[in-house]
Order: sequence, then structure tokens, then C-alpha cells
Amino acid sequence: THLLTPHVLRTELGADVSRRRAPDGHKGTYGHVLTVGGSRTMSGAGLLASRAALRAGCGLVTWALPASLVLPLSGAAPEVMLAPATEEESGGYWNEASAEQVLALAKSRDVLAVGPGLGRFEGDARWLRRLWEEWEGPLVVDADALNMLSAAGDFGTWKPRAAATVLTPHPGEMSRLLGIPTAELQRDRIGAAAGFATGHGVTLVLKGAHTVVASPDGQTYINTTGTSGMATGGTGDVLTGIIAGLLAQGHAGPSAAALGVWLHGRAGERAARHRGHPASVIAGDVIEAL
Ligand code: NPW
Ligand code: AMP
Ligand code: MG
Repeated sequence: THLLTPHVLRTELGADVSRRRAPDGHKGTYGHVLTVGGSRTMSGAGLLASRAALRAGCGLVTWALPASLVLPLSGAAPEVMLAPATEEESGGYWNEASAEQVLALAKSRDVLAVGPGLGRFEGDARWLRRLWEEWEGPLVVDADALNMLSAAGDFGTWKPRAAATVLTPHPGEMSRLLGIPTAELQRDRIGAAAGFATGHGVTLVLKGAHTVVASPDGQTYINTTGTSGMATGGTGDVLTGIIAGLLAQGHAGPSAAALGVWLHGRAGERAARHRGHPASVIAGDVIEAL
């Protein structure tokens, strides 16, 4: 186990916290993220993830969301492109029929980030399984998409993914994935993260104070940045966007996850200093502090 510092990021993970940018690069150089999230009552989660991906330096972001939300959200982040997805009749919630559209959108994008604010819906585990198995590029799985994995029951039989796959559970989501109580999970965070990562061939980010990052080959890293100010709604959605944005810029799974976790924590610290007190930090401040 390593402590996650700029030195370890550079020497073990090939990731530079200063993130040099080619002077002659263009938006196509830095990759295109597709965020799949947000629903009528949690649109903010999809918005936060999309904005965070841009602040992490990717070139373009498209946000897929239930069709009736496109117009109301269109001014919320002018830099983000919006893609309407088939929705439930009641409007503003996802449904299984959107899998086809999401896969078609993903074809011309580099990274798929799925989960923030999605909610749950009829057939959602089948929906997620299609994205997991048919999308061949890098994938970030967070929030409700993690709960779909837990509910699927047959996750162990899903086709292993060849491309970078990063799961970002908080302890509540991780306890559901493992089927054990949160308190038991928290007694061995490193072991739980490493066991899941090696067992399923994914990069697993177990969030919370001192986030643990575990790579598919069994390496583990404990984050050294962050603040209690980050215990506020939406900060996890921000992390999802940051990791997706780094994947779009060519980082491998463990490198994107570890650098993302480190930058997210550092930005949280900066936001707390800027506000003057950690209690006043909100998730949008973390994006701006990036
Ligand atoms: P407790 O309370 O300790 O028993 P859920 P969610 C536990 C969206 N959001 N250490 C804790 O359990 C998300 O993207 C939308 C220990 C807690 O009660 C999702 O789509 C927002 N335990 C959806 O909401 C802003 C911890 O897990 C429980 C822990 C539901 O996600 C908010 C909560 O987990 C939100 O991001 C820790 N560090 N962290 C928006 N503006 O649109 C969590 N737990 O039930 O999975 O609910 O995380 O709120
Ligand atoms: P989520 O619960 O999905 O919104 O994610 C919350 C984010 O905030 C994760 O990245 C956590 O690691 C971070 N976080 C929450 N509480 C703390 C804390 N006390 N110290 C540091 N980071 C925290
Ligand atoms: Mg979350």
C-alpha cells in the first residue's frame, strides 16, 4: 500500500499533478466524455459530473439526460452539449429503451461515465449490462449505476471489460456491492477495495475520508488530500466527472482514478480555504477550485 502523493503519482502511476498541456493542442486532442446521469429530481448530479469533466481538462462533454429535461437544463452549463434520451411516460426519468441511444452516442465519444442522479427504473440492471458489455471504451460507474450492479445478482457473470473500468462507491454503495454491513466494510477498507478490484478486473475507488484506490493488479493507494468540507451532497458526482475527464485525456484506469482522487481532495482543500470554513463548501465550489 502506498500513500497517494504527487511523488507516488509520478513514479508509480505515470501521472503528473501539474498536468502539462500541449501548447498546440485543440479540443479534439483532449477527448470527449459522455455523461449519462441526472433525472427529474436529481438533475444536478449529472450537471456537476459534466462540468467537473470539463474542469479536469477534457476537450468536450456531452450529457445524455431524459428528453424533457433538455430544455430546462439547457442554460445551466453552456459549455456542455445535451443529448435527449428516451424517458418514462411520466417524464424526467430514465427507461430501459435508452440503452440503444446511449450506445449510439458513445460511438463517437471517448469515455462513458454513468450513474450520478440516474435513479432506478424497470429493467435497469439489463440496461447497465448492455452498456458494460457493448461499450468497448473506458467506463466510470458511480452512484445508482453501482446499485444496479448490486441488484443485478449476476454481476459475476457479466463479460469482463478489456478497456479501463473505474467504480467509485462510497461506503454505503460498497456495502451493497459486497452484501456486508457498512461497519464491517470500514474495518478493512484496503482489503475490501483490493479484493473487489482484483476479483473483477476493475479499478475500485472506495471513497470517504482517506479514499482507497485499488488497481486491477492489486496495487492499493491511500489518498492524502481532502477535507471534512467535502461531506456535502454532490462531491461524489464531481469526482466521477474528474475521473472521466482524465480518462478522456489518455490516462489509464488506475492513473485516472488516483490522480482524480488526489486533485478532487486538493480542490476541496482549496475551496475550504477560499470559503474560510469547511462547513461552507458546496460541491460546485470544488469544481471551481479545480
Ligand atoms: P449512513 O447514513 O451512515 O447509514 P445512498 P446517495 C452511506 C444522487 N445525488 N462513510 C451513509 O449511510 C447520487 O448521484 C444527487 C460511511 C448514507 O446515508 C445518487 O444518484 C444530488 N457511510 C443518488 O443521489 C446530490 C457512508 O451511504 C448512505 C459514507 C443517491 O446517492 C446528492 C447514502 O448513500 C447525490 O450525490 C461514508 N463516507 N458515504 C443532486 N444535487 O442531484 C455514504 N455513506 O443511499 O446511496 O444515497 O449517496 O445520496
Ligand atoms: P458521495 O458520497 O458519492 O457524494 O462522495 C463524497 C465525496 O466526498 C467522496 O469523494 C468522499 O471521499 C469525499 N468525502 C466525504 N467526506 C469526506 C471527509 N470527511 N474527508 C474527506 N473527503 C470526504
Ligand atoms: Mg455519490
